[in-house]
Amino acid sequence: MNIFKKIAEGIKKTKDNFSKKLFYAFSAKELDDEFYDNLMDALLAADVGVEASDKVIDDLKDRTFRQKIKTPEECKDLLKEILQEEIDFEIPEYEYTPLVLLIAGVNGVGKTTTIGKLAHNFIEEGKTVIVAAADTFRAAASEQLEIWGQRAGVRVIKHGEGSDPAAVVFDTISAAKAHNTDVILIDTAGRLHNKVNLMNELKKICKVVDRELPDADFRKFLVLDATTGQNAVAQAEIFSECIDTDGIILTKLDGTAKGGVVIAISNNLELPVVYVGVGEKIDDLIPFNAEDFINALFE
Ligand SMILES: Nc1nc2c(ncn2[C@@H]2O[C@H](COP(=O)(O)OP(=O)(O)O)[C@@H](O)[C@H]2O)c(=O)[nH]1
Ligand SMILES: [Mg+2]
Repeated sequence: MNIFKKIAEGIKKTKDNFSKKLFYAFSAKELDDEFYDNLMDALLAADVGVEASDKVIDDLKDRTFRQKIKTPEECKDLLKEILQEEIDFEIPEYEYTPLVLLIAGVNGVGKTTTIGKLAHNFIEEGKTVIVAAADTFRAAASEQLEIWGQRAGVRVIKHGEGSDPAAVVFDTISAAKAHNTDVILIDTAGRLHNKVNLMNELKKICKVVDRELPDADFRKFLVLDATTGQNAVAQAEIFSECIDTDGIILTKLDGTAKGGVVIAISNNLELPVVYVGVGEKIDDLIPFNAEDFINALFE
């Protein structure tokens, strides 16, 4: 299946919800307050959030005025343009010097599953991959990761339950150096109720990577669950206070009508969505593309 089809299918619930309300708004005859109110409803229902929705509507009013646009139909392309601008970030190309991806996020958002999918994607691209099971809090976490490692055909480095996550990362880096591995994926624990410990753990892992691999292309991605809507935005704010987040991986987009949270995240946090998860299978992670996302939403 091509990527556009896959994203279109992945956001089907969001689109069904959004397009009904959008159709209603755009059936108006003129660009009056009622039109903008209905548009606001459509955005809020898709969980674009109040802050981002306000901004989008203000921007739209401003541009329709300046461009002397009078009909809702002409206004539609402008809306698409504005939404796309909101979520379109320049993401630097990966450098395999090596590439290190730290995957953070609270329990249950889909970190381990995403690591499995990422490993698969990199293998498909002909890269070599190794995975650090640095969620040492529960034994089940490493076991789950090993199953994904087998599926993707990559090696997983793990220690015993309760061991030091930074030591797992150290060993993984040593193995990667010995084999000249292109990509190192780091799974982490996500006990947000123990915020200080969790953040210290993440910082310690980062320190090991910086020290052992000073030339690495090291990126920290935060995994958020799209089905939690605005709560995902709040989680991202907490993590961003503690680690320098480079981007968001938004999972479970297939399971929600609230896919507009992509726009809320980009607007409120100034962070790009880098990948989206659209299912539980190994090939259900797709690189995010702003144009495809907006076109699929308005299709
Ligand atoms: N529908 C759907 N389910 C997902 C997606 N990503 C993860 N999951 C499910 O979310 C649950 C938690 O995932 P897991 O990787 O264990 O989360 P972790 O605790 O953050 O490591 C599992 O049942 C996954 O199958 C996705 O993109 N779509
Ligand atoms: Mg996990």
